[in-house]
Amino acid sequence: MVRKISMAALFVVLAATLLQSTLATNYTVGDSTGWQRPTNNADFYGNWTKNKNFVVGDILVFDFPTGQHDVAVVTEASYNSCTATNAIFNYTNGPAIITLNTTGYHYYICGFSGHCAAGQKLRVDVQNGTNTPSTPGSSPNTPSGGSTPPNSASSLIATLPLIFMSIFLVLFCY
Ligand SMILES: *[C@@H]1O[C@H](CO)[C@@H](O)[C@H](O)[C@H]1NC(C)=O
Ligand SMILES: *[C@@H]1O[C@H](CO)[C@@H](O)[C@H](O)[C@H]1NC(C)=O
Ligand SMILES: *[C@@H]1O[C@H](CO)[C@@H](O)[C@H](O)[C@H]1NC(C)=O
Ligand SMILES: *[C@@H]1O[C@H](CO)[C@@H](O)[C@H](O)[C@H]1NC(C)=O
Ligand SMILES: *[C@@H]1O[C@H](CO)[C@@H](O)[C@H](O)[C@H]1NC(C)=O
Ligand SMILES: [Cu+2]
Repeated sequence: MVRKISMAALFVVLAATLLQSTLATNYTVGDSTGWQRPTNNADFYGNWTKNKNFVVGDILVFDFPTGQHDVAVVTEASYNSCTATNAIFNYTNGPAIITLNTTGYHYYICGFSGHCAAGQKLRVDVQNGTNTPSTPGSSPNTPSGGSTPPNSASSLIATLPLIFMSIFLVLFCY
């Protein structure tokens, strides 16, 4: 009985971990181009976001050589006017790795003179993760292990102790 329960717990935890790791995506902004001043394509980063669905927990990697660019987190107005002087936050070291923690629009520009105007600017629309409370038939009352925190890559790390605990329980009960 205890063995069955711990097996079920292990399964739930592993499934949740798998689900979460497939939900969080690590995006390299601009792919192989990285984060730089576009040449003759002011919409380069706008085009890059096309057909991408950003969800909470996803990670943006802005790849750039420190000192040649930066990433300023700005408001919509500052994004539109390419103003970095009132930036909410500045990432000055490349690569800058930013986890998308909240829903809604997020705006990033390069603060180096002329770069944003040339198109080194990024706007992402972050959605809630498509977290359907997975109840695929059969097991209606799986003991414990429930309440998986939605999305966020860091919750993957938070799950690790649970995994080890479950493995320990399974081994212990044999
Ligand atoms: C995302 O990619 C960057 C750069 O490749 C890497 O440093 C980082 O560890 C990755 N993060 C995750 C959660 O995979
Ligand atoms: C737009 O993005 C697609 C794929 O993401 C790419 O194949 C295409 O070359 C891009 N177009 C421009 C003008 O950058
Ligand atoms: C970010 O850098 C700009 C200069 O480019 C500066 O005016 C602004 O105060 C900085 N913002 C923060 C939060 O440090
Ligand atoms: C997102 O959340 C993580 C974990 O709490 C934190 O370390 C990180 O600084 C947050 N990122 C942003 C952009 O606020
Ligand atoms: C996202 O989901 C959380 C709960 O998972 C909810 O509290 C929040 O209101 C949702 N936000 C949006 C913008 O739907
Ligand atoms: Cu730049």
